[in-house]
Amino acid sequence: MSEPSPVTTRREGDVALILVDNPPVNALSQAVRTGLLAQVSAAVADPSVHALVIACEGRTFIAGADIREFGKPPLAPGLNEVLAAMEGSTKPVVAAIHGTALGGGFEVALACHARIADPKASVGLPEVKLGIVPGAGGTQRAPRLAGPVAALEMMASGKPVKAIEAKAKGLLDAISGPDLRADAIALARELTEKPPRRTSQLIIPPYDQDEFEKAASSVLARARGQLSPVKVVEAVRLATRLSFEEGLKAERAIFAELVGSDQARALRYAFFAEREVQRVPHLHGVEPRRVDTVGVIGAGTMGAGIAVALLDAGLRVTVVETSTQAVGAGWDRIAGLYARAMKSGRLDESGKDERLSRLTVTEDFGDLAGMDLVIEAAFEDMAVKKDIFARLGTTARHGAVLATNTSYLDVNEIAEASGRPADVIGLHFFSPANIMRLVEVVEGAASAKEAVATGVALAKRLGKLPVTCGVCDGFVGNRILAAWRQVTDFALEDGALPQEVDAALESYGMAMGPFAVADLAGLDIGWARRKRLAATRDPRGRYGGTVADRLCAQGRFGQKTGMGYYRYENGKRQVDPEVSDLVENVSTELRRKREPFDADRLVRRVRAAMVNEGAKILREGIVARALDIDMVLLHGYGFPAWRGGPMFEADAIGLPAVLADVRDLHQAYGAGWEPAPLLVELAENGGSFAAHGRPAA
Ligand code: 3H9
Repeated sequence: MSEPSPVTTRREGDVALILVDNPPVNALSQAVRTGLLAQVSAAVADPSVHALVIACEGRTFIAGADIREFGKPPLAPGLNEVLAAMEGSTKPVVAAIHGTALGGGFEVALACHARIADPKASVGLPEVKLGIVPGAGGTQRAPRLAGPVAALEMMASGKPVKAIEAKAKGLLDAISGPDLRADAIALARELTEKPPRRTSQLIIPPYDQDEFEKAASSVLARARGQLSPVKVVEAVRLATRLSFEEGLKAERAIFAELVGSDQARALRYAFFAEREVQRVPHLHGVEPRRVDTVGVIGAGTMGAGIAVALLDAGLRVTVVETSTQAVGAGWDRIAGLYARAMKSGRLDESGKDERLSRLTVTEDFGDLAGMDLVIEAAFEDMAVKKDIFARLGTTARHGAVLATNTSYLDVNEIAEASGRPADVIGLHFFSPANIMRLVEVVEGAASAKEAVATGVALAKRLGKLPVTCGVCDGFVGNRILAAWRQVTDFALEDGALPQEVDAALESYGMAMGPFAVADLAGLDIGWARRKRLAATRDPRGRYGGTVADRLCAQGRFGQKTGMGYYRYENGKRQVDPEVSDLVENVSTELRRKREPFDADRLVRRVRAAMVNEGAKILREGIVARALDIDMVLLHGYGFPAWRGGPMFEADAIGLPAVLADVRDLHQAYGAGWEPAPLLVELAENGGSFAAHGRPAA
């Protein structure tokens, strides 16, 4: 017996209400496309039907093509065929949108003769994030409704827009009242009086050519190696020049070229990995503890950001500081973050007041006694943290989860100090904590599974991306960062200049080069750390910190002092010849021969260092899967999503080639840079990181 179709028609008098029901997100699988084509054709052929409404069951309108079908041979009918039947209908066809109409889903709506949406709905063309362009007329129809500039911005950013804004742009015709379907049916009936308004037959509305060129240049400047935004510009430009039919043909060609590309493959991997990373195999079925109230210890930059993230998610928050003055400063810092959110229009006065009404900032450590979970965000010093956890061990209520936000310190040692290590986990937020999505949830040797699951659940509730890992120095992200940053520090001593290294890695696709990032974060923190660790450093190993030390000794702490690896004028970084001299002097002093800079070699070395460290992390069981590492790098360290992540990219390049690069590193830098045994093993046996640790299919 054949499966029932996910598309059905319900008659509402003379209107055919065509319903898509394909949970969870009504993706346009082959069955949905077939069903839509059949139901639309039947309704058009039925003389008793005067109008059609396309609507969806479940939580959302159609969220796009079924991404799982990409990269496989195309299955008929294609979406364009379905949309041509819909748009060609002589009877009005209306899209009734709730939830999110995305990608192919919004293209379905664009091919209807009118679009009405629930006020809470949003619409978007996010294909660019999957390394493709809209492939069912979106690049040609959206500019005909919204004009090329607005359409370009929407497609190049991939960000959905709220219904009200979409209506203002001309992408929607109406916003519904409480009963979307009833309003859609009424609208469809109204339209029977007029000839169908086919988007494909509209002419591009008048627009400012200079504004378009400016928007296009800005998209190209931000693309940094990613192909899909560049192709979006090309497709929209074609929409302004070609007929709809020719434009559609050109769009198909671009779509076909991109959908099979390495970048699209990497972005599809990133899409699914982002979801899989949150399903931690060994926590399957473990119930998290209930969390309504959260304590935060410390209201510095990190503590304040964490408090804001918690308040934004609707939790009650008690922040503890050590003096009346610090309590005042902490409150001001949190209120300041909200003031900024209001200034940028992300929050209104009542939203701010409601959030602050759930906040207490106090000097009284005893106020943490009733909290369900406490996050320590105090000074990064083991003695300070142990003291706090010893006090928490006796103060916090039975069953409360106790989390440290340490970036490097040993969570097991901190946990022991509490006297109740089963309750202790790490919750490593990234700065600014109210914005950055990544949270490393650190599982200590004695952490109870429920405590870890609680950390994962809390991070999800904050809208963050939790990646679960074990204890090691720097956990996943900072440990890998430390490895590849050494490569870039050594590069300075061996002939490169900061701007050359940054330019090489920015063209590789990183959001920002490492020296520009260091200037932004402040060089003094690393300096203090290097001084603290100086006594324990292996004198035989290569140091690499001399340039940074010299900059700090001159008070060049980065952007906050107007100088670091660069000089800053009006917030813009400028190459500073004094730094070039300093770098060259350091090479002379260390007796290192300066070689001409080779950008390609630097990139290969950086990637090799990341992958080698990642392989060690995997073998040590710090994370269970290579995708955990990739998600950390993508969401916390500005690694280009269109490369999938270092471990995915290593598999794609081929592990023998990456191993050769690691051997080059070893030869250049000596002890400590040996190839990781797991990398050697996989490279020699034809294995892959993706398959490592997974049961054979
Ligand atoms: C496109 O449309 C191309 C066209 O222009 C041209 C065609 C010719 N396909 O995210 P969630 C799964 S490209 C398959 O956790 P939420 C997802 O993996 C597409 N599966 O829920 C997850 O599965 P699991 C353009 C999909 O409520 C489950 O659904 N569209 C798809 O947090 C729930 O997802 C997009 O890029 C899909 N399209 O967020 C939209 N979408 O439970 C992509 C989701 O096994 N989707 N799944 O892990 C989203 O942005 C979010 O899923 C959405 C819901 C906002 C809709």
